[in-house]
Amino acid sequence: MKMDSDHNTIYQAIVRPPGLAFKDALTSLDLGMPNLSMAVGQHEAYVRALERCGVNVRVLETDEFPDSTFVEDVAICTHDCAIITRPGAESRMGEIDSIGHLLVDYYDQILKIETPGTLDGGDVLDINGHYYIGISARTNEAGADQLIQILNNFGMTGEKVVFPAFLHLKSGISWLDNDTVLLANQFAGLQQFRSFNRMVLTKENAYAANSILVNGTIITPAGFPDVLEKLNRTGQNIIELEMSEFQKVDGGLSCLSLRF
Ligand code: CIR
Repeated sequence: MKMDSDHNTIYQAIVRPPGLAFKDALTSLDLGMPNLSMAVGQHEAYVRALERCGVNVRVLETDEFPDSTFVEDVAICTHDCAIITRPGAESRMGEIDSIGHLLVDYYDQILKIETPGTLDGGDVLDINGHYYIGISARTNEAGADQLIQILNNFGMTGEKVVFPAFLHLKSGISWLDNDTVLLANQFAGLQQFRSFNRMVLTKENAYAANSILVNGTIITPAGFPDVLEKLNRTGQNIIELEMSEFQKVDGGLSCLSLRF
């Protein structure tokens, strides 16, 4: 990053509100079509929550891509460099065109995932500068290998994780603090996370496994009382946000911003 900063503080977020095409967003679920005005309201609340956590939020213009509100997928913003991804869904490839120009404002070093690699940011979980990269329907081995190489070149590390049942790695796991992860029970067997203090969520609560830690506050989706009770035990501040319209199209809290 161009400014002096420590690795885990989040100074800046970039978001893009859902636009008119949002109703055509990709989904694997059968929860009905998202309501745009509700989604816009939920997105505004998301921006306010980030701001309450001390983050400077840059709000981009809406565009013509149905899934472009899920900005997390198009770039990996590390401490030392940014990497433009190559999204695994054909309909999302065009989303990367605008992102490179934007990141120049924040980074001197901007790299790219190249063909035949594909990689979605939702598959990339940063825990203290070590990056877990999920191999999924969107992220392939070539994309993950390229990212690991780039990270290594900047003195960071990464490893691949094969995981079950979710669109993205981060759909099923979040990092809460130094040694705690929140994870869906479908991930409980993953050996990569065995050494962590693990908060395992039932299948019914799995959506809440995509929560985000922002400067000491955990932002979590509303409507999961059991998860809230678990999170309250961490002693961290908690903000609950209604996410119904994004959930309909497989989107979670992490997907809605680039944070660095
Ligand atoms: C998609 O299928 O690409 C979008 N409808 C949802 C993307 C969610 N992004 C994420 O988990 N990082």
